[in-house]
This record gives sequence, C-alpha cells and structure tokens, in this order.
Amino acid sequence: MSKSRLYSGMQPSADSLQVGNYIGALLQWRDLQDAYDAFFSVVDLHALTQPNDPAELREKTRRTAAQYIAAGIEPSKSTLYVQSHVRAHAELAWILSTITGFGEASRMTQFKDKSARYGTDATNVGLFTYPVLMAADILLYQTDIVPVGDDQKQHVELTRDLAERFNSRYGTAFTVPMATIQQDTARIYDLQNPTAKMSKSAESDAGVLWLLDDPAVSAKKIMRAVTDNDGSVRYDRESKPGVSNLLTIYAALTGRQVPSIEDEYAGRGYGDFKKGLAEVVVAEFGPVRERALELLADPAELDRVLASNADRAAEVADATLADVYDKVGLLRRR
Ligand code: ATP
Ligand code: LTN
Repeated sequence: MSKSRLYSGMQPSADSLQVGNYIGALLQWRDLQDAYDAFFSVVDLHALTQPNDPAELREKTRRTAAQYIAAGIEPSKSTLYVQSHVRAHAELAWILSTITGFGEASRMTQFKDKSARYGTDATNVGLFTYPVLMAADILLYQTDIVPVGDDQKQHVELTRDLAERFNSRYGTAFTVPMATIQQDTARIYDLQNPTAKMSKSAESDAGVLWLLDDPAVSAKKIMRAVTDNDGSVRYDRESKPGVSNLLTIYAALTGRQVPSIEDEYAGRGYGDFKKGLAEVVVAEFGPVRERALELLADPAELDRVLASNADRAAEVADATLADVYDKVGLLRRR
C-alpha cells in the first residue's frame, strides 16, 4: 500500500530557527518522515508578505533548508524543497483565490491580528491572501495530513473548505487534508517572558534560544531565564510559567517525563537545574549546528539537493495543476 501524504513548511523569517520550531515542528517531522510520503517546504513566497532585504531572504532560505537537514530531515527520503522553485504554488493560489470569499478570508485571525498591528496602509494584500497560498501548498500534493501548531488550524480548515468547494463545483481534483495539531505540551515560551510564545520574530532575542547560536550564548540565556522565588523545580504552568517552560524543553529534548526530571532536581535549586538544562541543550544543538554550518559551507551542493527535490515536487504539483486548469475551463496550450 502506498504511504499517506504529509505536508508542512516554515517561513524563512530568520537566520536561525528557534527551539520552539525544533521541538514543535522539526522533531515531529523527523519522526513522521518514515511512515509518510512527506513534503517539507521552505515557504519563501509567504515570507515576502513581510519586509525583506533580497540578499538576506536568499540567505535565510538556504539557512532554513540547511537546518531542516541538520535536524534530521533526509532529502533522499522526504521531499525538501523551496516553495518558489515550484511555479505551480503561485498559479494554484490564483485559481483558489477565485473561489475564496472575501468575508471568509477576512475572518482569518492571523490576518486580523497582523493588520490590526500594522494598520491598513502598511498591510499588503499578500498578507490577506496568505492562507490561500498556504491552501495551494497543501492541495497541490494531494495531502492527507498537515502537522502544524494550533495557530495554523484555522488556515487548514479554510484549506479543507476550499478543497471541498472546488471538488463539488468542478469535479474532484483534491484530497481533503486534515490538520494534526501538536499537543499543548509542545508549546515553548520565551525565556524572558514565559507567557509569550517563543518566536523567530520576537522583539528582543534575549529570551529566544536559537539553533545556530554559539553554545556558550545558549547556556548564558538559559542561566538568565526568568523563573520565580519559590525555588522548587516543579511543573505548574499557571503559577510557575518560567520553570514549567524549562521543564518542557528539558523533557522534549531528552525524551524523559517531567516528573522524573522534577525528582532528579528535588531540593537542588534553580542554578543546578539550569546548568543541567544548558548541558542538554548544548549536547542536542551542538551537532545540529555543526551539521548546518557544514552544509552552508558548500552552498552549491545544498542548492543542487534543493533543485533535485524541487523537480520531484514539481512532478506531483504540475499534475494537480494541469487537472485543475482543465477542470475550471482554461484552454489547453498545444
Ligand atoms: P515567526 O515569528 O516568523 O512567525 P515562528 O518562530 O513563530 O516564526 P513559524 O514559522 O510560524 O514560527 O512556525 C513554524 C513551525 O514551528 C510551526 O509548525 C509552529 O507551530 C512551530 N512553532 C513555532 N514556534 C513555536 C513554539 N514556540 N512552540 C512550539 N512550536 C512552535
Ligand atoms: N503558515 C505556516 C507556514 C506554512 C505551512 C504551509 C504549513 C505555509 N504553507 C503548508 C503547513 C502547510 C506557519 O507555520 N506559519
């Protein structure tokens, strides 16, 4: 039996990924890549919805791809590619935009948040159609499951609605995908502000643990992480968000259960606990960082891998797009 399809992606919005991306996305992608026919993209077209320096965007795109591979996504097993290398994404997004309601798109909370933050004049139309492009990403590959954080759930719901609408209006062209949402325990918070999600585009980077940071810098950030005055290493998301967040990171990176870590550090204070976590983080990220830097030292080889994966992706995507063009009534070029 052929494997089910899986699709996910991340924006190249920073030079390095952060520990939340690693725990919340990459570790699961890596574990799922054997059981599924998996497609992982670096969604550079989506990244254009934010202001970018062109040379920096190119570099961030390579760096994001290198970190996927360094974290264990194997380009010989999974299809790991750059979104803009497959033209069909932008083309299908256009078709899907013609069956997306204006009101429907206006209800997307990510758009509402971002446009409220920037103001209408600084909000570009790409931000508004962002979810339509995301739907195109997913639907081009006849995707069965989409592992994402819960902030993306609404976008996958829209994707399902668009797939069903297209299929019933024009005939079946798309598999209707399902979001597989990560559990809340996989949510990592900012080390300095442990009630806010850790994010690549945080205003200050003091609370962000970067995958590609120097190990000494990561260790220092952990030692300075905000905790509380209670002094006991105990998970309590409500009253001890800082310590709970550190415990979550510790557990996720070691595969251990939180209570066993609590036991290990019972009566030992935060200094010891943070030192222990710093060792775990350095041991886990050290090899990932080295591998990523190695890959980035040979950009020609990395580009070659991305190109051959893009060829593989385009084969699937082009077949879907051709079917869609036929179904909506575009005249075929002979
Ligand atoms: P940006 O600040 O550019 O929005 P981000 O760091 O918030 O970036 P995304 O690129 O939006 O991350 O998300 C990529 C993937 O990483 C998604 O699957 C998302 O759920 C996951 N992810 C991001 N931040 C965290 C976090 N703090 N905890 C757990 N998972 C996260
Ligand atoms: N919007 C997503 C990134 C993304 C994505 C996708 C995720 C773009 N296209 C397709 C899954 C499937 C985010 O995580 N910020």
